[in-house]
Amino acid sequence: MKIFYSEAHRRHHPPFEVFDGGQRVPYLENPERMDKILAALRKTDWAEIVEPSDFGLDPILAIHDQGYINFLASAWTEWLVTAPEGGSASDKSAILPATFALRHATRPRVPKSFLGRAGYYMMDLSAVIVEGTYQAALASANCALRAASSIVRARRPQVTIAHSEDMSRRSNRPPSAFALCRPPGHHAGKDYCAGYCFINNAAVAAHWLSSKGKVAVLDVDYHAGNGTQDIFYDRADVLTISIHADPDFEYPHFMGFADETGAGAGLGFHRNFPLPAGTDDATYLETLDKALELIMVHRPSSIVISAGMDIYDGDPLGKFKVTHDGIQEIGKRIAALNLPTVIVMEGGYANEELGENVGTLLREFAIRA
Ligand code: SP5
Ligand code: ZN
Repeated sequence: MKIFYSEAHRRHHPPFEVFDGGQRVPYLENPERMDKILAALRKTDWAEIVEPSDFGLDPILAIHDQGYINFLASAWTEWLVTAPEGGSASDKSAILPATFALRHATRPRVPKSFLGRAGYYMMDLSAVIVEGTYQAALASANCALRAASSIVRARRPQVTIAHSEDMSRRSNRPPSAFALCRPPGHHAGKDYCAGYCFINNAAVAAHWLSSKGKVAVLDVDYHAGNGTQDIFYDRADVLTISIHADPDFEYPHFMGFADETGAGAGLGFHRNFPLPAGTDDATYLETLDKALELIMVHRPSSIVISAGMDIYDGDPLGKFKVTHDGIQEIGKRIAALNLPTVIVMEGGYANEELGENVGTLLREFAIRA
């Protein structure tokens, strides 16, 4: 199975984030996450790690606002000349605004000043921008795009001589690929960054795939995929489904409720499955089955999985109790849809178990018959 991965993520390593209550903590979405995943994948006999090619800005601008992407591109140089000076609590090491956009401005407009635009385009204090963030986010999107193109391009293995039953069966499996994305993407909306996410990698891949046929995006990250919801909310050709912690108690707080089901032509083509804290394997899998049924009804040509491993019991941000076996079963059931699949890395912060969890999920696609 091809794993698309770029070392460029290392340029994105914010020194801290700010939790509720104003507490500065080490950035949980750290480069070590990739090292743990790579180490686990390199131990398998099926993972082939590949550097992505550059798809340029067009597939990104197809779903993100130009002004927002311009902001990401020039943020660091602008910050260096506008960052607040002095005081022990003030430093230039990371971009964080202290003022955020009003929901109902008298005359809504993009602010002129850099700090105004930062507050406008940033939703929270965990999408921290540093010098290399934009380059890392572009490389991350390229991983998703390359994975998407690989499942379309990939011809089923030509079996010239069917040596065995096993080989001919293998030739029928639909293609799948893993985009080992960092930074993650599913909280990034059309014109904002949020929750460690800057460019919505899964959405970029799903939109790219949507020119070839209907698509479904299934988000199994612990947090609601608000960015993906935002981007496809009025579209019927891309079904989006998110299973996550109830926003009544969990980040992102403002989206991900069960009664949000799409708008206009997209009405009925978004679904949220909010779940309580403490959700275990049984409850999770029961909900997953409902989501998979909706996907089958949609009859997509391909699916994109936003794979967050923060559903894992013991994740420092998550409050679910999904086990290693649960993750294996999630992989099995999604793979059983038998559809061309792009799996995109989202969250997951229990670094010591992260590699094994990702490997277990992917293995079901790598070995499917
Ligand atoms: C991609 C992804 O998983 N993003 C998640 C971003 C969550 N950021 C919100 C952090 C809220 C902090 N709550 C503190 C709980 C610590 N026990
Ligand atoms: Zn998450």
